[in-house]
Amino acid sequence: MVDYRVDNQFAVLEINNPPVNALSSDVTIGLYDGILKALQDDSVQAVIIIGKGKVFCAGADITAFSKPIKGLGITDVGHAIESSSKPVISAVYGVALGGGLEIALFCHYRISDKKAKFGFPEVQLGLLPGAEGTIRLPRLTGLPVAMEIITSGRQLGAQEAVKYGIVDKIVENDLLQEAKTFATSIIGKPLDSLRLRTKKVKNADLVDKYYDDALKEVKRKYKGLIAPVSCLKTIRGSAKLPYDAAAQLERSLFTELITSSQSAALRYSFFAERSAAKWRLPNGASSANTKPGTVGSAAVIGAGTMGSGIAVCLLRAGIPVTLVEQNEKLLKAAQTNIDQIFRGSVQLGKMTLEKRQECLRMLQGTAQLEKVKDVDIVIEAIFENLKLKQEVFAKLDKICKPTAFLCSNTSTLDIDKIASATSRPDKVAGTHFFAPAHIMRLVENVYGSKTSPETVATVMELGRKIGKVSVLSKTCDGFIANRMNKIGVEAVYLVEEGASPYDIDQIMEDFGMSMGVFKVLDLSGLDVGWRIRQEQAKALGVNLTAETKYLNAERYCSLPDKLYELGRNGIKTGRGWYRYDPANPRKPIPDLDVLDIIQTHCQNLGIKRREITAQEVIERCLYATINEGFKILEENVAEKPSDIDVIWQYGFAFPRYRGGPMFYASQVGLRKVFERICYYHATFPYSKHWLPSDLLRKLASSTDEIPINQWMNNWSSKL
Ligand code: 3H9
Repeated sequence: MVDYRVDNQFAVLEINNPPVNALSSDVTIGLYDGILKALQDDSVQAVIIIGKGKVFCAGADITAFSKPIKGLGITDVGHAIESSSKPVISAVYGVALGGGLEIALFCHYRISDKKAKFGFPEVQLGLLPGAEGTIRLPRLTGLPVAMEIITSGRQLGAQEAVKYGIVDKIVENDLLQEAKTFATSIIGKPLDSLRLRTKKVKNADLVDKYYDDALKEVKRKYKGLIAPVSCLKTIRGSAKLPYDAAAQLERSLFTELITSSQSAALRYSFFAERSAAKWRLPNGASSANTKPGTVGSAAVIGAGTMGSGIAVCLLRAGIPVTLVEQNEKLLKAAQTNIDQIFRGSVQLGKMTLEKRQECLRMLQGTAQLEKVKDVDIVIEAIFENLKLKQEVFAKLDKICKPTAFLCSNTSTLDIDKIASATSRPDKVAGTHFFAPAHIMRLVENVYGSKTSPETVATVMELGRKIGKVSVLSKTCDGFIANRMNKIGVEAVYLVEEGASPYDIDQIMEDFGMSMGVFKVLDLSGLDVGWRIRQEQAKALGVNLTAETKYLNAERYCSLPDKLYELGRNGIKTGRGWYRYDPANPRKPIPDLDVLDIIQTHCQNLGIKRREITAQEVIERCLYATINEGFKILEENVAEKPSDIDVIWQYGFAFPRYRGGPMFYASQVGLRKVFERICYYHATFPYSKHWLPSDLLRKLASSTDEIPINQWMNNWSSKL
């Protein structure tokens, strides 16, 4: 785990723990023993710590956090390094993160190559840098900078690290050779002033002011998260307390955090995201045994908001795009829209001017579908109508080269039905982007019964290439995301039963959702749902009225239709569930008129309103969703619960510190969730989504709570 060798007057300690040189107990033991050996060897004048492979060290081994701690800790190694009478130099390339940076800070010197990155990402795992990082960084950078770096978890480039004294020198050539040259220049120099423990924290007397300012910022930016606040407390300790007392405070807050449900959820989320890329189909094909096809060029059919956003994603990743619209006018509007997005990126410093020009050069607009004949992949993003899509796919099948992949951005329609319009159903898949496509990081890739493993591998890899988090779903009505989302349905029923839409939004926002459901409905427009409901009713031969209480043997609430019919179409009309001041159209204002409309609706239908608690709101909105999640698992629509949770985090802004609805269910306890679902099923027999899932029933019947990584027989997560 740590290779030790002596090379002339240098002891080289090479961390060798692929893939990221995490500090497992074998690594800490190896480092500790290496330092002792080097001290005992009279031929050694200096010690160099370096990483093997692509990185220096990505920090503590996250997989070990849920197991009992054994062996030496990072601080034990750190103290041995710091107190060494021979200079210790860390040589960093790739990353020095978390515990990796803490090890580097224990060293007397740090050099790096120019691409190296440094940071304390612990907050993103619900933790704080617990190996004296919060006490040592302020001694180097000063309090405000340390507060910002540690609470944000952001990574610093080598230049910035030099600016703050984290790195002593950036080197150009072979890192180990440069480390030896550097070591030669410092051998014999006194080490005392280089031991951070001996340094004073600059402006320690101002710490309360820095703390108050940073706390305000942290509460605003990281609402609901406890780790950033704990980080600030220990950094304050670094200025107020003697070194060892500050270290003790850091240790005790670290222990609190590591046992918190937030950290458990965030660590789960870290692995869930990585695990989503590792897919497996029921026939055994998987990401491990399937090669993706080449995607060197793409076409996007339909240049509306979605199509334009998808084109932006492809262009940014260097994939030339042929954008197809019905006529020149619509094309021109789309091209202007796309350029606006690029200009915005340039203004924000996220894109260079040259890159914008390069992207625009790679974009070709056309009104002729034939122009897509040579592309490797087509993504259709036209109106959500099966017949229309089938017509387009039949044409594409004739025009495109036989090897081309044909994908649809549908958010609900059956991929098998779309594929049936072609002679190549094996090459047809869904690539469901979320709006706005150029911003939202999720792509829900969908396979049908005939989609080939190569096609799945290709869309999954394309998602990665364009910087998205890709999750795989089997085709079904609504796929994982839209099929599972019962929050809107239950929220409307709750309003009909007695809750105010404004209270519901507040309760869900307090839970951690970034935006309440009624605000979301106003944002996307009430016409969307109205149109879908009208289509459903038409297909059933039913005429919807204000009195409609059931549709297709399901409970129906006509309130949203009423609002739409009154011209309350959300933000676009200045009124929806909320009202909007034209001077500040993004700020929803509760509206008494809406409460009157609700009241009248209930009176007309003879509905007796009642008090509804926050607990009921959470249960009704989330447990209905969770129940559907279990049905999605039992039908193999999702391969594993963590895939569902990734979709919720990236598609619906579910708070990462709660893991996702499935992880949340595991924390509440499956028996309790199941009992409540059964209760709501008995209370609301006309809402099919309360029919309890068989898988949930089976898991909940176990006498012991079954951990989430054992819900599915064929899946076990790292946690
Ligand atoms: C800490 O240090 C606490 C201390 O302050 C105090 C303790 C007392 N451990 O992301 P990738 C795995 S907390 C175990 O796909 P990339 C990862 O799961 C730690 N495993 O690659 C994946 O496995 P698989 C603070 C880890 O090139 C594989 O490595 N540090 C760890 O896109 C490749 O990862 C962090 O939070 C780990 N620490 O990005 C750093 N890190 O192949 C977390 C990664 O089986 N890590 N793995 O799916 C990262 O940010 C990125 O992984 C990194 C590489 C930038 C390093």
